[in-house]
Amino acid sequence: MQVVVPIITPFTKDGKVDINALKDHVKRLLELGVDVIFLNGTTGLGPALSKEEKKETLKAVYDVTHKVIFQVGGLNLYDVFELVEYSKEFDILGVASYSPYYFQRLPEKWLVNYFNDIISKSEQDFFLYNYPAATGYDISAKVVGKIHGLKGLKDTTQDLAHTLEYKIVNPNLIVYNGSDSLIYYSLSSLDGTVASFANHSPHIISAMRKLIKEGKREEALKVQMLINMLLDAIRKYGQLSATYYMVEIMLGYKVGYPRPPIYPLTDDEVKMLKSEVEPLKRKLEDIISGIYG
Ligand code: ELE
Repeated sequence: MQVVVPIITPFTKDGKVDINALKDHVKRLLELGVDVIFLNGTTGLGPALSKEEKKETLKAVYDVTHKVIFQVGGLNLYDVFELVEYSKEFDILGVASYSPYYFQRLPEKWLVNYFNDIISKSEQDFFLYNYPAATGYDISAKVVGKIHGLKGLKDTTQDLAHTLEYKIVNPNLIVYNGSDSLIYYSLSSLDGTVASFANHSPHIISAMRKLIKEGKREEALKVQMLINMLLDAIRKYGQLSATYYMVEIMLGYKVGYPRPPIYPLTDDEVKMLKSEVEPLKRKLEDIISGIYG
């Protein structure tokens, strides 16, 4: 029942990676129940980070914890290989990659080759990041059967049956689902959740996990419903940016800014987000105080 956070990458106002904000954020999330840091994912704006910035984030987070999955994917496979080589200096949980994206109609065998090539260069465990909506490719359980040496994968889809299929094909795979609207099901039926919500609501996800462990299904589902209502509010402003402001709203500290083309929210947008979130935050806090007494 792991809680994996696809951690945001904090930036300064002039677009530099804010290393101190990143380290402090990691420390706080680990204190609040996060088990693993998934670095340079979607929420971490991975596709928008340079090779050097990805190295910088790994070095920074590794100073705080070694429980890291280091996402290295990209369209320049030689940069990917360089990041895999760099990761060998670190005793981390593994490296990961999403599929090649943007290019349409890639033959399946090229996708399989991409992952097999990365795995062949890596000494670390390898996690595949399947995100069909973002990449245009579904590395399904059938295709995964052609990729050798996978430790696990993260499947970002609302289709839980699609994610469960990987477990059916290979029960030894570590399988996570990356959708915030399925956290309850990921914790209950998979190896865990990779939830962008863990950036600002790790305490809420930890409480849900406690409820699930205690068999309090109805209460756990109530938390999921409130998370889904929060998700609706957040998505209106652009989730990849709103997540930065949700950290301050839910956890009380600033965590830097997103970087264009993921633009910061305006002051008015932050005010509107806060006004929509506050009532739901209070309901969730009432549930949590009831859980922990
Ligand atoms: C999910 C993204 C997208 C979490 C990551 C994650 O950010 O790397 O449901 O499409 O908004 O993949 O948050 O999820 P949706 O793993």
